[in-house]
Amino acid sequence: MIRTPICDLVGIKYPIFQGGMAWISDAKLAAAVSNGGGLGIISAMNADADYLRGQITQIRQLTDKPFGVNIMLMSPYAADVSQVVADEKVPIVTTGAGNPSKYMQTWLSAGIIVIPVVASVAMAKLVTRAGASAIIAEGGESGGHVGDTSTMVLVPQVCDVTALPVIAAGGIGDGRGVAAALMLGAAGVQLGTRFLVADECSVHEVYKEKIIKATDISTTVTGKRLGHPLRSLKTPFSREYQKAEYDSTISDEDLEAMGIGTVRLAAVEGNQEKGTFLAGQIAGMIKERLPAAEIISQIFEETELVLGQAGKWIN
Ligand code: TUI
Repeated sequence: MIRTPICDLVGIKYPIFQGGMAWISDAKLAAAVSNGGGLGIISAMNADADYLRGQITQIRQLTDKPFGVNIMLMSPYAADVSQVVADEKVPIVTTGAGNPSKYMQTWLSAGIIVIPVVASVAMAKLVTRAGASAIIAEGGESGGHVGDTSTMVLVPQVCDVTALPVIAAGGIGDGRGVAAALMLGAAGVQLGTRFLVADECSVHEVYKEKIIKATDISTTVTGKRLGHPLRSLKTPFSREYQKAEYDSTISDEDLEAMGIGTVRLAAVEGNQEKGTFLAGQIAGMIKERLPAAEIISQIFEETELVLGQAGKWIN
């Protein structure tokens, strides 16, 4: 049995979070993860307050276990959904793609456990001072909005500047990855890409197939020119977009317009021509489709096995 301070902090059996993935992490997937002993997280993505209220109502019908909501701070509705989580007394909030400071007091007053995602040591220090309860250190291997620093490099450096429990994210897909994260000083892990192929995940079938077929070199990063790099599967569209990024005759506005709506097109419609299939580098290792609860129990069985052998080179 693996128990860490994260299990006690959020009230879960296994120290594993399911990442808040835009257009993917809904109440159904999050409830399956929470019922499986991890922390399921609903993505508030770019949706409005009514959408999030509906999802919270739904997850409360599907599980009595703790769950979280991820707030994407770049969303035009970030302020609205920040109020919804406080009103609804959501037990755990994770944040991404920005600095959560201005919402911290509202959330802490509502008794919410706040766990920001950071991609740098500087942001880890800032959120520690601002009253976070734990920190998710997300390396550049992850899918979606990424920083430059890899998980291997980021996690120990974040652990060195905070006394809070650290959750490692990015590039983790099985028990070996969890064991490695724990050795870097993490008290838990967050996985996104692995849960994308969970049976309870409603993402389009084409998306799941693309993850299963992916190899170690199947992802790429677009959006650097506009300052919000995104990791996704290589597709004809990602190549076309990259070409446009290097084309100085195309304006930033046109480039921005090219990307709008493409994450939804991939997740909801499985559109291979125009969709952006956000995925982490670990996609290449994901070959099996299972219920979320089995993904979790299998991962921790393997983690125990690997950690049990951790002393094998010590003489
Ligand atoms: O947020 C994510 N992953 C995401 S968000 C997203 S939606 C999107 N759509 C189009 C363009 C951009 C995003 C898809 N995937 N992960 C958490 C994360 N947070 N990764 C990196 C960060 C981060 C970055 C900067 C956290 C804090 C931060 O602070 C910068 C500052 O100084 O404000």
